[in-house]
Amino acid sequence: MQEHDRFDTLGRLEDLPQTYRDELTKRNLVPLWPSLRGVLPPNIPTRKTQTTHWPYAEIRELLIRAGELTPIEKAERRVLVLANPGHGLTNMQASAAMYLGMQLLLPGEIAPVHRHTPNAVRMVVEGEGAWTLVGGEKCPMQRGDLILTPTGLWHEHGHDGQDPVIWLDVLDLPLVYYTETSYHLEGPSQSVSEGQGFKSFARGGLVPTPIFQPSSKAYPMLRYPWADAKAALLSLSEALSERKGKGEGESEIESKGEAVLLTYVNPETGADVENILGFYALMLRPAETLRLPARSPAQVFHQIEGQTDVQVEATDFTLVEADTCCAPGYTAVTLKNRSATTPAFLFVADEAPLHRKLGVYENRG
Ligand code: 1HN
Repeated sequence: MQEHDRFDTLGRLEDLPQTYRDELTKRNLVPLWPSLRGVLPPNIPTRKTQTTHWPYAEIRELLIRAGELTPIEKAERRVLVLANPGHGLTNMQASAAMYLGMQLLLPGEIAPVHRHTPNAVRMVVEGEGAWTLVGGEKCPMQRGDLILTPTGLWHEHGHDGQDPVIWLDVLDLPLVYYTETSYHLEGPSQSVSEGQGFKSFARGGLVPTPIFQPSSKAYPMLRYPWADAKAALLSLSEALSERKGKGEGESEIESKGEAVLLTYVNPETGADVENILGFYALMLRPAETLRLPARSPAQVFHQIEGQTDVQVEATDFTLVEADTCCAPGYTAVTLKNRSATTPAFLFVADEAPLHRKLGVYENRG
């Protein structure tokens, strides 16, 4: 018998006499060996996260009905949570560390000020005229904008426009809740200033250099307008195609390490915008098929413009505009732009900053 074979089947709980098990239970003790393979499976972790697609058309209709059924005063935040069935619907998890929700604000409504320990971002999906006030900075909300609400900053939402406004919330709530550090405080009203972040950091590679009043902001930029992210993606795509040499006559692009992918970063440090979750803007060139490697973090994809065929192991579906999906970690994902003539644009969220900080990040190719 080989050395390792001796450990192939470990003893079960049922193999122990009931009297012994009762003795253990009475003393708050449990044997490790019946559970060892469960917590340390061979080769690949057990993931509860299931590949899940949430079509926007379905969410939208139900969210508008929530607007009729539940006044904002009875909801505080009028949100339908995009719950991964693998985690149990009531646990409000898209993945181990990510929470997703679609939030509706109607004209004239205010979602009152509070602050909390989990970090949030908003990805604006639909509508004009809403704003969010974060740490006193007024951030207009336009489609595709990414707006940060980092841990501890006061925030509230308001709406001066005519039509419903809907956005996607992405929070690290499941992780913060798991660590027993999740709580909120009700707030005083905030004094308002216009947002300066995106004006101060208007060009990549150039950052303000205060001499008299060193910046003490942990989060110097709160609003990342879609117009800027889209322009940066188109520009990067041009730069990459010039470097590669034009692929004339290519009807289908197989991208290999040439993805048109940008990370949302803190412009002063170059680090991810938040500590736990990572956020990215992705462009798929016309007809491009992008095979994302199997990496340890779970991922979320939200279609900003265009349509994308998604394949995750045996599951496939199409993301149309404003659709959202998630994929478990350690799993390759293939994205294909359905259009041969126009680029597709996606917002991506993942758990990579968390995995890197924990030292468990892996890219298995
Ligand atoms: C929250 O504060 C907001 O401020 C949205 O809009 C969703 C989900 C869980 C916990 C806090 C918001 C949230 C949330």
